Amino acid sequence: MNLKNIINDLKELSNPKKYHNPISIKNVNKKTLQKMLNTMIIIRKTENKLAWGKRNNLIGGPVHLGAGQEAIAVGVSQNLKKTDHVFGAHRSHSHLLALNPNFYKLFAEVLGKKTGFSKGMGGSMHLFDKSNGFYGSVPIVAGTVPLAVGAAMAAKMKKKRDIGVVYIGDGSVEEGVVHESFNLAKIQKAPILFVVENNLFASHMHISLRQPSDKISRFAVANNIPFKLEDGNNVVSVYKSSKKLIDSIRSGEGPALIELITYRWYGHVDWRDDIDVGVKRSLKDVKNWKLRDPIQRLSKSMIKLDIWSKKKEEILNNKIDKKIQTAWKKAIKDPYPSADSTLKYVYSKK
Ligand SMILES: Cc1ncc(C[n+]2csc(CCOP(=O)(O)OP(=O)(O)O)c2C)c(N)n1
Ligand SMILES: [Mg+2]
Repeated sequence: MNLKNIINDLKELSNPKKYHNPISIKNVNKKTLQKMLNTMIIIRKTENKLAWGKRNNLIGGPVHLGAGQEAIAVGVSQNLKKTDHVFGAHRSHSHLLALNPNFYKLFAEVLGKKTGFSKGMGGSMHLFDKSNGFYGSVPIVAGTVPLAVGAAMAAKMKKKRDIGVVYIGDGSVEEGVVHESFNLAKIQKAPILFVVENNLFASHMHISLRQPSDKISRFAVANNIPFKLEDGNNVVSVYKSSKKLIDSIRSGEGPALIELITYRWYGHVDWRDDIDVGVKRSLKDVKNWKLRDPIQRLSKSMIKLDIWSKKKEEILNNKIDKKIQTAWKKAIKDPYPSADSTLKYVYSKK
């Protein structure tokens, strides 16, 4: 990668040839590790199934896939409660599935079926699951950031220990509202965690063509917001660092930010992995980033400590594959919403 135009503040974290080794899983209990592995595998397989559906023209709208980035939502969500308010954007399947791994409802939504998360009226980019704390994703980059600050402020005014969480990309800081939201959150001590998924790309453009530094947490420094910078493909680092920040937010310390370095395995939108080639992304980079696979790194560490095995993983993979097949077939057969229901959900009735 040519980083001539930019300060490479991320150093090794942005180098796809680094961080291929198994991760340290010290001081994390076996149950939590297995749960995180299981959820990451579910998310990966769901994304791959959606890629297959798109490739075979079975899905109507655009689908932004997050395969490769699973460790972020999974590590953060381990520390969340159903009463927290979580917001996403255009690439949010993992954000929702990490709170509620119901891939059947996601398939139904993406296929436009009445049984989907948003009654089939939202598609891949308008997901909603209030009972599990997911207050919505929208395609407008940074659109949910002020909403999340508002939700966090509401929790504070109600004197609850709930927090707001918003997932943003490296591209989102090119929107002014993000900076207004950082500033307001800090001044008001809003209980919110900003989770930056820095995958080095916004649509088809590498960060070096868009910003003077590749480190997004510089904006936390600018707003005096505490932050952590981590390898986003290490689920244990994500889990532990977000826990510390979330504990401090819940105890009334105000906002925090976590920046997680990752990479998406597919191109910006839909199923191809070579769609960004010719801009800055090369298939060689993609190949190297796949060696920083968050699932394999956790699984290898668990096998090393004898709390997991290749055989167990094979059984788990087969089990999830079968469930995904069944869920897809069911969602395909589900009905579409009726035409007369289209206006029914435009305004919320309290
Ligand atoms: C306000 C706005 N501007 C532009 C777009 C077009 N757009 C969709 S996704 C995207 C890139 C977002 O990049 P990033 O925030 O890094 O998220 P990633 O796609 O990498 O997950 C852009 C520019 C949009 N949806 N909304
Ligand atoms: Mg990005």
